[in-house]
Amino acid sequence: MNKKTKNISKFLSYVLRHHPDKLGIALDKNGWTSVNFLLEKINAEPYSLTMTELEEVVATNNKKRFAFNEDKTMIRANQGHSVNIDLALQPKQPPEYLYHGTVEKFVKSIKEKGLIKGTRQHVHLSTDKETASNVGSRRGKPFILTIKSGNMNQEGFSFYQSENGVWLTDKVPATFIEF
Ligand code: HQG
Repeated sequence: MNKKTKNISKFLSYVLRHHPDKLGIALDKNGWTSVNFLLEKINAEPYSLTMTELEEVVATNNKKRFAFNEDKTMIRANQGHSVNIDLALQPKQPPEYLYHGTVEKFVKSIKEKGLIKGTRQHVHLSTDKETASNVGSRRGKPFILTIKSGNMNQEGFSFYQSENGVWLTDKVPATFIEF
């Protein structure tokens, strides 16, 4: 991603996950919004964005954060929402272990409360330690937790996988976490 596409990605994450109202757009119940209307609204701001640039952002985004519908009339964020939408994902059997990257200062509280989703709609988990490490390093020195997702699933906890491969669940009780 070059600097402009990175900035666009950050802005789109902000409006499509957290604050559609700030741009004056609305998300439908599954998180989709009209591409034409989105472009119109962005271009009414002191920004410019063409359909070609938007297509480039969606295609080249390093974490595939956004998806178009089939005819590219609608767009949504694949995960990470704090607004109340339903991604309409089917529960899926997770691998035996998943990983969560956090930082040391949260560990005491996670030992007490487990992983909680906070303002987002799900707890986000990664399939590999490297990705989890990148997630944790957004906040400082990464601390990687191993999640016994297979056991959790057997005990009735549902897991979902977003279109960009991130595993989502409602919460992770501390008993299923290896510190
Ligand atoms: C922590 C990014 C104290 C949790 C990433 C995390 C991800 C607790 C923070 C996606 C806690 C929440 C989500 C507890 C959890 N006590 N702290 N009981 N339970 N926490 O940003 O997973 O790049 O909402 O460890 O790559 O960091 O934006 O979640 O540190 O996929 O596409 O509370 O966002 O994706 O932080 O990140 P977040 P996250 P993008």
